[in-house]
Amino acid sequence: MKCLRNILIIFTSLLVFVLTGCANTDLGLPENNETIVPEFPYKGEVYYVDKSNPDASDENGDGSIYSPWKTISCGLQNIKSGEALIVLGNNSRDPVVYEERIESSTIHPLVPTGTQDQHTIIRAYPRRSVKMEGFFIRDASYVRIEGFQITNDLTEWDGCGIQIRSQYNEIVDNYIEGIGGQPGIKTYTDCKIIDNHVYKCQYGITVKDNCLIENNRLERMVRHIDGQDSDYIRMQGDNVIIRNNIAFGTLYEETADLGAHFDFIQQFNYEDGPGAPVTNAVIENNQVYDYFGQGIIFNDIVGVSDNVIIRNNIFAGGASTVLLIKGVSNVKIYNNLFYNSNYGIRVNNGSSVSVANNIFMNLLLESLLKQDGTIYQNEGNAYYNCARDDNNCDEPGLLDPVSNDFHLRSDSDFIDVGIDLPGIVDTDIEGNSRPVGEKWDIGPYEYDG
Ligand SMILES: [Ca+2]
Ligand SMILES: [Ca+2]
Repeated sequence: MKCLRNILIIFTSLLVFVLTGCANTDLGLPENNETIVPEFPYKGEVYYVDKSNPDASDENGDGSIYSPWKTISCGLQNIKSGEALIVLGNNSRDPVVYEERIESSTIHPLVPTGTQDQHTIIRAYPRRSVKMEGFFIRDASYVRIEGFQITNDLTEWDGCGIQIRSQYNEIVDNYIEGIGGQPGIKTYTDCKIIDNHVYKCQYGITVKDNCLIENNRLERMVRHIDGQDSDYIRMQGDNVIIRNNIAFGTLYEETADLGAHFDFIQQFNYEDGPGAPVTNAVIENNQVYDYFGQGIIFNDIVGVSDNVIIRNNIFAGGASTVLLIKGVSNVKIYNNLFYNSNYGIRVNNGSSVSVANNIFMNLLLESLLKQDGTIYQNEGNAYYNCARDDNNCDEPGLLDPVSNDFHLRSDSDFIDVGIDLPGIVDTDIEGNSRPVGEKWDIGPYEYDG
């Protein structure tokens, strides 16, 4: 549906106001209107799209909650920088379906750039009650996309759930399902990707420099397209933070068995550029299950990476090497759990690593394998591998590892036996302060009684 130009909207809105004003009240409200206007904490104006409202109209609406637009694209065409467009769903179990995919670029601008002071906001309300076909936004920065359900059956390079090729954008609290061949969420630089749930997509989240990936739920990735890979997260560049995410539920027969090298995080080369090393990355407090390739795989194809911190993560249920470090200098690997895999850490291609306070448990092959590189610190680690490492099979005091509960019991061997890591590991996977008691515990959890 084609939306009319602003000037025509203004003209017709005035006409509607006059007509409804005559028919109803001084406010121009429909009779028996029970709509309650939600309050949003935005500085800019707030406008509405509500296709369920029988009075909604792209031709005659003014974007108020009483006279909303009918389509998201019309709403976007009418809002200005730093304003908010609320797309209304409902309170029922089934979302309201908007058969729209939003594409915006310099040639066909639809989404206005926000400002450092106030993002342009595109928000589904109530959260996840609006289902649509996704966003592909170029040349619009300071945009926040929040609360949508997204699915589509596109498989081409531009077919992500949400793709933003510009800066300072926020992707928050969206549910994205069934994206084939592409990530659920893909951004370039300077982004925040928080509280999203990505389900049954070929890739979860892909980012470049200065991005934060926090508190997302990456569930059951699926390799939809023949001959391609599949991963939870792909990253490269400088200053990427990946924290507090949970990745789980992926099935061997839906990924690795189909030829995907399925990893939690893969460093990669962006498809439209030469790629870049990873520098100044922090990967912390993640729970990673059900991967069949690497937990994290770095390579030096694009140059030597540097300064990576990997701390307080749970890597459980892999089938290869948990950390494959190739061509990365100064990697700090502290207080992680490596559980049920083949290798723990492999140090390769001139890498240098510091390894402390980690638990290596139930690994079939070496826990810490130096091939071509330097291990400049190796302290406070514990090895419980029946197949190797002196056949240490004693039960070390995890709460219920078979059910993936890796909290420490009060009698755990891991309490107060770590080395001191002030300023580098000051909290545990749940954000609790370290140390509790005399010393740092080892593994991702600090026992607090
Ligand atoms: Ca992969
Ligand atoms: Ca302690």
